[in-house]
Amino acid sequence: MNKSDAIQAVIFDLDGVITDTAKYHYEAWKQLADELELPFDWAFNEQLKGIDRMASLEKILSQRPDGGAHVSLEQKQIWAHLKNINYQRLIQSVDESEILPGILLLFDDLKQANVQIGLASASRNAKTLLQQLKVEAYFDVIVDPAQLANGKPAPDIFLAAAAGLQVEPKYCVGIEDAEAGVQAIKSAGMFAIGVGEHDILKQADYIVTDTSELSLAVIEQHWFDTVHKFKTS
Ligand code: B16
Ligand code: MG
Repeated sequence: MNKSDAIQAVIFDLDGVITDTAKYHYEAWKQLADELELPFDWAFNEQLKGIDRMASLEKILSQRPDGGAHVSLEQKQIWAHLKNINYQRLIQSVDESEILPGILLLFDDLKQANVQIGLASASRNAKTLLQQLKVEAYFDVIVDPAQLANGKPAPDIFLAAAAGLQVEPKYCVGIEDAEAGVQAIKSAGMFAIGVGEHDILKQADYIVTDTSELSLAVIEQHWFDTVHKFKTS
């Protein structure tokens, strides 16, 4: 492979890619939705993946008869805080045993190949989780979502990671489990890998059903095929 075709950075989502915290987000929102007597199930939760806390709350409140229009900002902040208390209680015991299959090997292979590693998670609990999983040291950049104007599906978080790594977006690969996240990677001009269901992640350049199918060799092969196809078409 020509050096100019080589991947220079891989930028990871956290929830649903490095660890399966999507189930804890679900439980924490479910507790709040039950208290507010609003419907909430796994299908609804799918829409919240990759979406920040306040935007997620607003989607849940949109099911009220008033569509959430009469809820004050102060009340929303209280409910968002309550969800976060539920969530932080649920993730308290997360440790390295909850790293998804294949991820540690992929981190090691990327380090070995001098490919930089970034984190583009919408979660304000991301750093705590990386510490609990004992993987924080692998990351060359961790974007703070609180500093960004626009959340996923806007490209901001992936562009901020690339800028922090000083790598052009076209040499970056993004890995996501959420539809909004795949959209963000594509809008950033990066190669997108989706982890999950084809129907949901169809905008991705390459899709795996779970993280055990991810390896540097497989990613490089699909990256090269896509770059090569683009160059020869
Ligand atoms: P927090 P990701 C996202 O993380 C989750 O997918 C999403 O469900 C959650 O609402 C969001 O983080 C904010 O999380 O409330 O902890 O700040 O998938 O971008 O790693
Ligand atoms: Mg995710």
